[in-house]
Amino acid sequence: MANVAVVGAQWGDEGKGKIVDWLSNRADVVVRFQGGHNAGHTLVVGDVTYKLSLLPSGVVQGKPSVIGNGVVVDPWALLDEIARIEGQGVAITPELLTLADNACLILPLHRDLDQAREAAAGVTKIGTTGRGIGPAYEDKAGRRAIRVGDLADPEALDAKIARLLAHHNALRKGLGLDEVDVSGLKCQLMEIAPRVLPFASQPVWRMLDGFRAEGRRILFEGAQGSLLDVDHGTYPYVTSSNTVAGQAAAGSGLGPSAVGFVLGIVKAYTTRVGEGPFPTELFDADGQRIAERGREFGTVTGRPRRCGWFDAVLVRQSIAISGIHGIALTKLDVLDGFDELMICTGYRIDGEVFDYLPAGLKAQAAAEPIYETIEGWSESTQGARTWKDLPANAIKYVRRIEELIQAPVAMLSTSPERDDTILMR
Ligand code: 2SA
Ligand code: MG
Repeated sequence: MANVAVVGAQWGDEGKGKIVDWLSNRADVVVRFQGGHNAGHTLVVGDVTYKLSLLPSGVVQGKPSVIGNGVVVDPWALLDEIARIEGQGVAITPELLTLADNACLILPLHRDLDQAREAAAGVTKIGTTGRGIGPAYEDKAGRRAIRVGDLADPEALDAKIARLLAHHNALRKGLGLDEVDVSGLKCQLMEIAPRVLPFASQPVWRMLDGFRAEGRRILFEGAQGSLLDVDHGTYPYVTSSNTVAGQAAAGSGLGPSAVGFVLGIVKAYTTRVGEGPFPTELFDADGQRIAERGREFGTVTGRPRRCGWFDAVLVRQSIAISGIHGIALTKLDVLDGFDELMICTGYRIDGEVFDYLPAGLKAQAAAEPIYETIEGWSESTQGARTWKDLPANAIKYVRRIEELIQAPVAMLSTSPERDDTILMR
């Protein structure tokens, strides 16, 4: 098996965690390469449910796991999550988990800024998770971030914190937030440093280069989805990282040639949490039915997710942008029992037909879906474990999706359970 990168091909919550958990059996190391604790990956193993945000999904199977440099790390959230997952009986030791020393930290001041800006934005808010993700990436690009490795050098930290605070205190003043002082923040960081640093004992790029040289298998675990990509997504209603598969390389310190197969995770319908354009969004009983059957609530924030029909245009676009070789189609069972299903095959924007979503927000907001109707199925597909278990109309639905998105369905997932997975080829 080549090294696999798993990425979301919609707006996140496609079921990446379950697929990564399934694939991590066959991997030697699992690597997160972007995002932070805004991600919510739910894994169901037997009767235990694990909710992961920052930890790579491989930890549950005791696989060596890496939080790469492309991730923004809230050290308090990391320690809490480790404690929570350890409480469920999974040991997370520095032998198992490696944290990149060049990953940037999310600090309480980033969360403050994220939340204060969202509160002040009114109708123009992004609908962020409020975890400080955007402000942390701003500081990374602005070259004033505190990185994991900085925790090991207390003397140099004062100047770094002072530089960071010169920027933040000006912003905080404008938003009516209290000033942060250097010694207070330093104290907080020194307190957690001895608990975080043991996980950052070796350069990640070197560790992964060693795995590559030995032909061991690396599994890259994406968070969010390609439509939330800061460049290619529905900007500005996006997250602040690159979520496309290309980021697997830059966000971990391996070259792009290390990624052999890109697996796109695609939900059998569409959801989005947060604000922004969503052409196939449903506001009727069908949308409500999908939300209820699919239990569509944010893993991190508990926010209800917006639901809509499958949008083949967007998924096709994601397949191109991430270089997806094949997809895992998830949550097909949620569509059981509908008389008819709709698939979006194009948009009408100001009287013109489009086979892609233009980048401009105005056009995106005006995009009216062009639908194709597919006959539904009344039988249950939940827990199906072979192709033969699927009703004929469900197979037709899957095949039609493959045609429209121009990529094969490599896996089909029919419940959150690890073993309810059909391998297609
Ligand atoms: P942020 O916090 O700056 O990354 O928010 C910016 C946009 O990105 C969206 N976003 C997400 N969308 C879906 N799932 C995500 N993870 C959680 C989950 C979300 C939750 O798995 O359910 O619990 O609410 C995720 N993370 C970020 C976000 O909604 C904004 O639109
Ligand atoms: Mg999620």
